[in-house]
Amino acid sequence: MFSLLALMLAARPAWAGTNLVANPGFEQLDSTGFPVCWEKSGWGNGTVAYSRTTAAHGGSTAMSITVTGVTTGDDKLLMTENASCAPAVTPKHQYDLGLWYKSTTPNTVVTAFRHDTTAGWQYWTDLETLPATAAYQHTTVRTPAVPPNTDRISWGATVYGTGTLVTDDYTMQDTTVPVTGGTCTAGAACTTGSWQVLPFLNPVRSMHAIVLHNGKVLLMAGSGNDPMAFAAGTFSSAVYDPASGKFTQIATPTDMFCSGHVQLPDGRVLIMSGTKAYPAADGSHGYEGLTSSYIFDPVAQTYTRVNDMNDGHWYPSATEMGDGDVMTFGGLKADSSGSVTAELFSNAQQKWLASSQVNQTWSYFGLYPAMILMQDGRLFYSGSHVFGNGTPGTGASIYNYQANTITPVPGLQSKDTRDQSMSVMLPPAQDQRVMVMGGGNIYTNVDAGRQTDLIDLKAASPAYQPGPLLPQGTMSNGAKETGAQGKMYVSSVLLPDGKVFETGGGLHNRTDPVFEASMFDPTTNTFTPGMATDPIPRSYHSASFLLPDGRVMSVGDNPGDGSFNMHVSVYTPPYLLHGAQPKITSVANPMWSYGSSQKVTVDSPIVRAELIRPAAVTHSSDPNQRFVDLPLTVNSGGSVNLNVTSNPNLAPPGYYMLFVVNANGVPSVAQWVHLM
Ligand SMILES: [Cu+2]
Repeated sequence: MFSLLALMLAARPAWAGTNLVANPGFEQLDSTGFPVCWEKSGWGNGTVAYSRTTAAHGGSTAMSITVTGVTTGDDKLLMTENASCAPAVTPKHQYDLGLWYKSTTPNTVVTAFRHDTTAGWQYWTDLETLPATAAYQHTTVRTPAVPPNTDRISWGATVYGTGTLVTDDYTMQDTTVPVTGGTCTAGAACTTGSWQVLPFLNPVRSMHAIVLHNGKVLLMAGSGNDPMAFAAGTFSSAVYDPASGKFTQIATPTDMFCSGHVQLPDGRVLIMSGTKAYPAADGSHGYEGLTSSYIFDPVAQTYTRVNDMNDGHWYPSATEMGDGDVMTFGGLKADSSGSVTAELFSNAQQKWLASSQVNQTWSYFGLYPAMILMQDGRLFYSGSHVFGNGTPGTGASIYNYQANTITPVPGLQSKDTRDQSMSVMLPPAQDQRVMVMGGGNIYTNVDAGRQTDLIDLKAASPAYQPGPLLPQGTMSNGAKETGAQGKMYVSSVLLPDGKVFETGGGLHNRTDPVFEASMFDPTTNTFTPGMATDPIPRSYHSASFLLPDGRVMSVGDNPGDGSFNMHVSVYTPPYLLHGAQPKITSVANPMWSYGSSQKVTVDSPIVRAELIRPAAVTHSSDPNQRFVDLPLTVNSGGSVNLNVTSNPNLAPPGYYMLFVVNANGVPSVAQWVHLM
C-alpha cells in the first residue's frame, strides 16, 4: 500500500500545482497584438506565419503557426527569454509541461531552452513530438532534472515541416517528489562503488563483447590473438549468462578475432571480417582481413554465414543506420592493405551489396574508426581509431552517405595520439554531443594522454572544444601518473543514471596498465575522480560494458608477452547502494514503434526513463552505444507513459534496455523492448 500511495503522490494531476506560465492562454496582448510574454523564434529557409485565432481551447485566443517550404531549420513559439516571462526553476527539480494543440503536421516538437547563470540562454532539450490531430488534444510531458546553474527555462512548440500547429492553454508545474530512505551503509563504496572479481574464469580469450537481447553476453575470441590457435584452426567464442554465471562454448566457424559486429534490427548480431592471416614470418605480408561475414542468432546460439563483403576489413567499423542497414568502413583487406571500400549490409535484402550499389568516396578511415550516427542520418567520424596516427587533416569528419561527401571537423586535440581513445555519444542522444577520451599511439609509443574533447553535433558547423582532463591513476608499482600522462585502451560506459563510467586503460603499447576510474557527468561536463578501480589490469584487448542489472562487466587484457587475462570483473556503481531499486512491474507492449507513447507501470516514483542500446564493443570502440531519453507523461492512475522519439536516427531499430530511475538516481533492472 505504501508504494501505491507514493506513486499516487508522484502522479499528482496536472491541475494540482501552481501554473508557472505567464499568460498561458495568450489572452493578454501587447500593443502589436502579439501575446505578452511570447516570442517568435527559428532559423533556416521556408515561410512562416504566426497568427491569433479565435478557435481557442479556452478563452478567446489561441496561437497558430503555419509553415511552408522548410527543408532546413524550424519555427518556434516560445516564452520570452526574460526574467518576467520565462518561468523560474530549481536545479534538479522536474516539471510537467502541458498544452492543448491541433496540428496538420507530425513535424513538431516541444522544445525547451534553459538560462545558464553564467553562459546565458541556450538550447536544453527536445521533449515530445505532437502527432497530427484535427481536434484539440492535451499533452503533458515531464522534463529531465533541471541542470545545475539553471535559473529559468523557456519552452514552447517547434514546427519543422509544412503544416499548421495551433496551441493554447499552457501549464507548467514542479513535480519534484522528495524521496525518503536510500541511506547508504556501504562505507566508501557509497561514493566510489565497488568491484568484484568473479570466482570463475572467462573460458575464451575474448576481445569482443556483445550484449544480447536475452541479457546474455556473446564473448568472441576467434583465435584470440594466439598464432598457435590460428595455425591449428582453433577458433572460440562463448555465451555468458549473468543470471546463472554459466558460460556456454559456441562452435565458431572462422577466425572472428578483430572482426566488427553490430546488432541488427531483429536482435541477431552481424559479424564482418576477422583474421585471414597473421603476419608472415618472412615479412612478406602483414595481418590480412577476411571478406566473410556471419550472423549470430542469440536464440539458437549459432553462426550462419551470409554473403561476403567486397573487401576484407580487418578492424572494421560497424554502424547501424536509422533504416536498419549497416555501414562498414576501414580495416585491412585480404592483401593487408587498407580498404577504401564503403560496405553496406541491406537489412531488407539481408546481404552485403555490391560496391557498385553503394555510394563510394574511396576514402580510408583507418582501423576501427568510430563512426557515430547523427540525428540527420549522417555519420560522425570522431577521430577515435586503433593503431598509430589519426587520418590526414583534422582527424575527424562528417560523412554524408546520400551526398557522398566528407566534411572535415575542426578542433580535435592531439589527433595523432587518439589510438585506442574511446568516443561516446553522451546521454541523452537527443542532445547530440560526443566526447572522446584519452588515447595514445602504439608506434611512437609516447605516453598516452589525458585530453578529452567535446562536440555539439547540433551546431551549424560542429567543432570540437577541449573537455576536462582525464583524472590520473596509479601504475602497477604504486607510482602515480604525473604531468600529461593519461590512458589509452579507455573504456567509457553509459550508465542508466545518465553518467558515463570511465575505467581501465594503460600508458603504453601493451604495457603499463593504469588503475583509474571516474564518473563523467554530461550535465556539468566534469569528472568525479576516485571511483573504485578494477583490480585486474584492463588495457589492450579489454572491454567493459553495461549489464541489464545496472552493473558493469569487464573482460580481457592482452599484454605484450602474449598472455591473456581470463579474470572477469563486475563493477557495482554507487547508485545500487542507495536504497531499493524502482521496479518496472509491467510493460503494456514490448513492441515499440517510433513516435508512440508506451505505457508502463512502476512500483515506486520515478523521475527518468530511457533506452540504452546493448553493447557491441571491442578495442575501446562501440560507436553504436547510446542513451535515448524517454520523456515521461505521468498518469493519474499510477502508470507512466513514455514518449518514444519519432526519429530512427536517434534510436536505430532493434532491442533496447528500458531503465527507469528514481529521484535518488537509482535505476531499475532493465526490461527489454523492441523498437521497430
Ligand atoms: Cu586488436
